[in-house]
Amino acid sequence: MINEPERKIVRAACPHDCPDTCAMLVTVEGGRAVRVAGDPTHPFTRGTLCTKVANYEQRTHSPDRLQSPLRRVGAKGAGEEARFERISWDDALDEIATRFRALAASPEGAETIMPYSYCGTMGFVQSESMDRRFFHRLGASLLDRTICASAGAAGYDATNGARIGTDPERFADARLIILWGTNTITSNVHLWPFILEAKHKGARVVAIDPRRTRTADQCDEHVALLPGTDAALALSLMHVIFAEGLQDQDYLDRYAVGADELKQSARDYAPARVAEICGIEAETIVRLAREYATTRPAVIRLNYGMQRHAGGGMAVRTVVCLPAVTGAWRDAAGGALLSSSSAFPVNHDALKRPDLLPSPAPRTLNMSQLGDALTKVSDPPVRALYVYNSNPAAVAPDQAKVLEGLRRDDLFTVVHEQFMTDTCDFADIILPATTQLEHFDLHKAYGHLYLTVNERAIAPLHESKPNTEVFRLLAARLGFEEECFKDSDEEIARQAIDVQHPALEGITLELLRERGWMRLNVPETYAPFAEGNFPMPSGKCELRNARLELQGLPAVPEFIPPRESHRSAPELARRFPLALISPAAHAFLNSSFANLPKQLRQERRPFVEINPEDATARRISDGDRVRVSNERGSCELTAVVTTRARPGVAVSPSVWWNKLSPGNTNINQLTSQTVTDMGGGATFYDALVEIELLD
Ligand SMILES: Nc1nc2c(c(=O)[nH]1)N[C@H]1C(S)=C(S)[C@@H](COP(=O)(O)OP(=O)(O)OC[C@H]3O[C@@H](n4cnc5c(=O)[nH]c(N)nc54)[C@H](O)[C@@H]3O)O[C@H]1N2
Ligand SMILES: Nc1nc2c(c(=O)[nH]1)N[C@H]1C(S)=C(S)[C@@H](COP(=O)(O)OP(=O)(O)OC[C@H]3O[C@@H](n4cnc5c(=O)[nH]c(N)nc54)[C@H](O)[C@@H]3O)O[C@H]1N2
Ligand code: SF4
Ligand SMILES: [Mo]
Repeated sequence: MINEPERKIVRAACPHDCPDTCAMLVTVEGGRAVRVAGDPTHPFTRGTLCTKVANYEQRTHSPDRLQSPLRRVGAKGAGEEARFERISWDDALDEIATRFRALAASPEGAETIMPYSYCGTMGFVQSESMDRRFFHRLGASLLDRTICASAGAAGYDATNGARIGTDPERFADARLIILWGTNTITSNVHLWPFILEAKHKGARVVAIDPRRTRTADQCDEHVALLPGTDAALALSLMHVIFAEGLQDQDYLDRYAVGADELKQSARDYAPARVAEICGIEAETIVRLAREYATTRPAVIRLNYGMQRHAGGGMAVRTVVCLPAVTGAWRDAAGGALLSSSSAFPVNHDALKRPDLLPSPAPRTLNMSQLGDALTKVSDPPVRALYVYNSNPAAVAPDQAKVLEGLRRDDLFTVVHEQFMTDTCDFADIILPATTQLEHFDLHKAYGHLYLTVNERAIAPLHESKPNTEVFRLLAARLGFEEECFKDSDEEIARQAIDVQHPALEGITLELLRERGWMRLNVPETYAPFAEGNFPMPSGKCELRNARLELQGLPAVPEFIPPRESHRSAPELARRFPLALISPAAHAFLNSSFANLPKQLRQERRPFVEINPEDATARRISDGDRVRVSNERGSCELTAVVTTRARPGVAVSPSVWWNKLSPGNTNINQLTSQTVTDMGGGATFYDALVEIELLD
């Protein structure tokens, strides 16, 4: 790297919750980051960053960064007056330590303390190390981190054993690519060049998505099914495949269990019936089934869109049965990819130190039910909340309940943040956090196969501190004497990859720091399930998984309908007839970037897309102010009347900050705390609403 006294280029990793985990080059001049760029030599980043991160130095140096610890002086969640006063780090940490010590010593115990974090940063070090050690040792309630991907993870694992799938770099050689519940150009944009290359070589690309996304625009075909009906569609594809004898019987015989039962279950899903469930044409199902079964290599890129519904786990489990049925796994460019995360061997015990937990282990709270955790009578009640790497006041479902909980005067809330988010407005103590350019980390990825180092490019700005440092300081104040509370960030990174595993052979932290990133030690023509080898007790793809029965789920795939739909809740649907989905906005990353000038200009204003048919019936015209409501709450949006939303479906790209939205609330007023069939996941896209004209 260039290293002059005044100018240097530092290797970094994009920290955000995105499958691409880009390798970045940060130009630093006079202690200031002046430019970030994608590493041109990285095979997946290929020299570009997305529109969110391309001006990351401006996020880091934003005048809106939190600068010092703050203590609340006004009411919780109150308006714009100066409600916080500056305090020193010592005062802030002393106050937190005093509160935590008192709660831990009280008869109710440390379970009254609830940590709340997600993936504001995804590095091993700043996301899941010292924080876990600290809360484990403290005996705080455990947190089930379900807000994004746990249903899909459980569903994928129920079929294939672990989140291992097709190498995204092989997509270029596929002949059929199905983008199923993923808006690639928005949320996985570095995969797109590989898809384009395949397209140039003659591949057909099909999008399966209730919304005509910018990705669907670029595909050869768009199947606009009703939300939450993917398992029915997948079973119907299998219905046709089995009925016409198009399955790869040899693959099934050798490498799968339960093929006959699956075939039996699929009999119930004739295209004519499923066409009605999904709101599509039967002919489309038959044609797609034949094409999928007879084209090689055929790959399915799923993402998390389809699993934010009551039956989300089963949806993913069912879709990923397809490549076993047709033997698509035989090709390196065939199969399926939801996440590559299990390909990375990680020493979780060393990172998080579960051995520090008291016995019996504390209770576990589900982060997708934060509203209930803070408002319902529980034993013991939650009396302190420590939020970091997350913005629950904006992103958590059933927002009215979440805000009611956060407003509690008897709740002691700490928020460690980079910006004055909606959640900060409810804090008792706010702590300023470093951004990725100001701390060290090591990243795995969930959309490719590279480990990436993030070197610290500049010193922490203002008084900000990394997550690890704050937990080290709190551990010291609470008298935690275990050596692990003294580990440096670099030591933590080394511990994370301290695993004897072929995929890590030849990979060390030193080499990583020298090169910036390294591909896992897997073959270039990585085809993990070409010859079975499913990481399952049976060693096979489990089309029948008896362990699901213990959870009260069918062992063999069946369609589990959304909780809120015309078919499953006709009474509710009469009052709230539109299915609302609120997928990832192009210029935001969840609620990150949703306060920055460039990204706000790009997204313009919070809006909801509705189909002209549904708009006319409500006398709504394009550009009108509307209220979207259901039994849980309501929010104000601008109507965009467009065929991008299919009839019966409303689409509101997310996640806007409440305080930057009209009426000071966002789309999560409408979403529910109901969790998915598997994995206890959030059901953001399973919500019926009505839309009415305002004024
Ligand atoms: N620009 C941008 N990028 C992001 C994010 C962001 O907010 N903005 N978020 C990041 C995060 S945290 C994640 S988890 C990923 C999310 O990335 P994805 O999983 O790709 O994103 P979603 O936006 O949740 O949903 C993807 C698509 O699924 C569609 N969809 C919704 N319901 C259904 C359904 O029932 N069936 C089917 N087939 N499709 C459905 C939506 O319309 C959407 O186009 O992206 C990451 N990248
Ligand atoms: N309606 C609706 N709601 C959704 C979704 C949706 O599609 N629709 N998507 C859901 C999904 S997929 C997800 S993953 C969740 C995501 O929800 P969150 O994990 O809460 O993600 P963000 O909104 O990006 O908030 C992350 C926060 O962490 C902060 N941060 C970043 N780095 C650091 C750090 O190093 N230290 C500390 N202390 N803080 C840091 C950022 O400033 C940011 O405010 O939202 C969910 N909510
Ligand atoms: S958000 Fe995703 S695409 Fe954008 S720079 Fe980060 S890793 Fe790359
Ligand atoms: Mo997510």
